[in-house]
Amino acid sequence: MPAGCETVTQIMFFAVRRHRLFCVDGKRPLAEPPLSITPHAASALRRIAAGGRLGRVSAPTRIVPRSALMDRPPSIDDLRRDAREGGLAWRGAFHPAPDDGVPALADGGAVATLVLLGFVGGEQWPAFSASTEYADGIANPLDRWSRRVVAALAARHGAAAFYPSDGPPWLPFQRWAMRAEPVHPSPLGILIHPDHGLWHAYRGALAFRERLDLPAADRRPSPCAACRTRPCEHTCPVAAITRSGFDAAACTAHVAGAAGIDCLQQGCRARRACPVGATQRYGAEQAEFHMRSFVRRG
Ligand code: B12
Ligand code: SF4
Ligand code: SF4
Repeated sequence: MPAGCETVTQIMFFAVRRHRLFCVDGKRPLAEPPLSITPHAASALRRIAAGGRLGRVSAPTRIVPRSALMDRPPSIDDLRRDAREGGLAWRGAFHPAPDDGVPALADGGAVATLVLLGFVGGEQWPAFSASTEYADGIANPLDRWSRRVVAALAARHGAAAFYPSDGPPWLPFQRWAMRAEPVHPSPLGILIHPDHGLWHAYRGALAFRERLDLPAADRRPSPCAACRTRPCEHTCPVAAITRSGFDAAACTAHVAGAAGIDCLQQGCRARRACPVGATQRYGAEQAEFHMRSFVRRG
């Protein structure tokens, strides 16, 4: 077992950061540069983990041989591919302006490109639900999984990482999302996308000091503008979706009680009433996972 790591889990949650190998907490380097992880070393680590105390170990994020580690900014295609392989969807990117609320880099430098990553529909659910975090019984599995996967992508591509769960104060992920892709405020408070409807979320952001070349912005209008019947506004059994905002207390009280079993197990009834992106609705397992964690936090 590498010096500095105490458990098998820690070995598996490593990250290559600019040619260094770290434990999951990112604080203790296991080896000094110029060490890099070769496929052979990666397979040795997997073998150690397989014989370790943990019965179940998730596949580590793909390990890149040193020759492939990037000394140049990545292309958008590189980022899309690596995000997909890590279990995340590309959620757009933009060049931040000073009033976008993007924090500075650790050395005070400005972020020139921000790339958003997340979930769309049920597509990324299998990657997360097969992970160690999903099954380990420790709090906040999705946030912990997101941090591991996004941190590995950031390390590989020389970016800093931000997370929607950083806070409070919260980072303005929804505002960033409106800059990065065609999402718009919906009556539910969450953003609506013309393809994914209300069935999407953000899991992290990669912050680059370089100005990456980005595809032309996708600027489609809000589906809510053309929605005449607006079923999301009158489907909630406790009228938690109001013109003045979302009544989180009324919602969680209902969902936590016997009458709220439908919302708890199938997902928010008002959200399900929206016709946009209906094929992207979460499956029962994913819907219940999100509702349970919302009730715990709400
Ligand atoms: C705190 C929080 C909550 C709180 C309070 C939410 C609230 N409505 O006030 C609670 C626990 C209740 C909650 C619940 C839920 N949340 Co929540 N939540 C957050 C969190 C962590 C911070 C939000 C915040 O205060 N940001 C601070 C401000 C400064 O950031 P902002 O980008 O500027 O965001 C605000 C503006 O966009 C503003 N806004 C909205 N419309 C408009 C329009 C204009 C013109 C302008 C200028 C601003 C504006 O509202 C946002 C505040 O919520 C975010 C993650 C994040 N970091 O953003 C998730 C987040 C907003 N939540 C999310 C989700 C999915 C939910 C739930 C559906 C949970 C579930 N079951 O899956 C529920 C339902 C909430 C609802 N119907 O509104 C997603 C939304 C994804 C999306 N499609 O937009 C986020 C982005 C998390 C994620 N990982 O993706 N949430
Ligand atoms: S039901 Fe209509 S108004 Fe409500 S979120 Fe969907 S498109 Fe928008
Ligand atoms: S989860 Fe249920 S109670 Fe909460 S807003 Fe949606 S429909 Fe209303």
